[in-house]
Amino acid sequence: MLFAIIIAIAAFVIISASFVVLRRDRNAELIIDGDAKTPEVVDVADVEMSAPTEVREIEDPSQRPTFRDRLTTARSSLSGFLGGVFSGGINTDTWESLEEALIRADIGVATSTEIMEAVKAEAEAGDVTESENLVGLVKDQLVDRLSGFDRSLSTDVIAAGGEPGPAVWLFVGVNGVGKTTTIGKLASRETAAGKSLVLAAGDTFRAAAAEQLTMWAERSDVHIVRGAKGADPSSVVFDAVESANARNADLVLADTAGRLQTKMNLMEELSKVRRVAEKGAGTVTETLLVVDATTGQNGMSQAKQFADAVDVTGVVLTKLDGSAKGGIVIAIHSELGLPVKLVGLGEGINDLVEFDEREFVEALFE
Ligand SMILES: Nc1nc2c(ncn2[C@@H]2O[C@H](COP(=O)(O)OP(=O)(O)OP(=O)(O)O)[C@@H](O)[C@H]2O)c(=O)[nH]1
Ligand SMILES: [Mg+2]
Repeated sequence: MLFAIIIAIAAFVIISASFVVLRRDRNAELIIDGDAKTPEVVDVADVEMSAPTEVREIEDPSQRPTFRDRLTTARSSLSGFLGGVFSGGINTDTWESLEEALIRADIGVATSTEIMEAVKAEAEAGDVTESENLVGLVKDQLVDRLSGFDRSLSTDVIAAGGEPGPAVWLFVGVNGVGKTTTIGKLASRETAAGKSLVLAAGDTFRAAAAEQLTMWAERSDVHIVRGAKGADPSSVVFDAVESANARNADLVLADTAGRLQTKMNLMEELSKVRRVAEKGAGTVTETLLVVDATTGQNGMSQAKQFADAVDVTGVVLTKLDGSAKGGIVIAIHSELGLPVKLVGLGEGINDLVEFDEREFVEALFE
């Protein structure tokens, strides 16, 4: 009897010990190598609450949507604005209506006027008399304004002036535009392309922000470095770069907050994050400004502030599947001189596509 009790106690001790070890292993994997240095940054309580690691969702390019499928609202609003512009003979009203339609589609006043003038000049030079023949001229003008931009996403740390080490892509933009979601989608895409990644939960404004990014990290089975609510975003990004370097990872995708707890200026904070990201082994090779396409001209003025303050290398335009008018794509290129590098066409993991100017313009007019 006594022997049986001793065996039962021993079994209980062994099972409890292995449970504790397993939990510690899981936390270590979800958190970071550099934790020992900055234990106050790590939100262990939140990590313990997060869901168990799911089976990795593999990126499936065949599941990626096309502009044609998802630009339905933009297309119907543009054809609504264009109304009778492309029917009947050409007269003075045609040019006014065309200019107005372009402005209403969010293209921006100056660019709309330029496009209208260019189409008018070409129509006159080419003896075009029927307005239906203007469609091709307008499309060409739009494609022209979107051409000649470098849309590649670089991980070339040497070309960016750095030393060998992890490349860092920094995601900036006001709250709610889709930064975290874009990083989640990219984590899947870049992992499928063979890159090893670390995600940096640099949005420490909301506790839920790190939780949201952790869920995306688990979907693609990539490492994530996160901080407690209110932790210094720069220190989280710094730790992520150190962790990536220790693992020989290629790329750090760094999330940032769209607003701040303190009175510190957001742009100053982002400049600091960028500086600190390069303090160790990392080099920032892309600073991607995330813009919500549905915010139209308001989104454009926010974008200008970011583009002036941080060295933006390209735009990720999200929610083009929503109620966006589409013209914002032209405005970003013409007014900001920045290329749209990626486009969000939905909330799913595959709903992020590369921008292609011809395909985009064709989809708008189909
Ligand atoms: N339809 C659509 N929804 C999107 C797209 N990208 C993001 N969203 C949604 O937009 C909402 C905000 O996205 P987040 O990724 O949380 O935005 P954020 O910029 O990280 O926001 P903050 O963390 O508050 O600064 C979420 O509900 C996303 O699912 C897109 O391309 N299309
Ligand atoms: Mg976010």
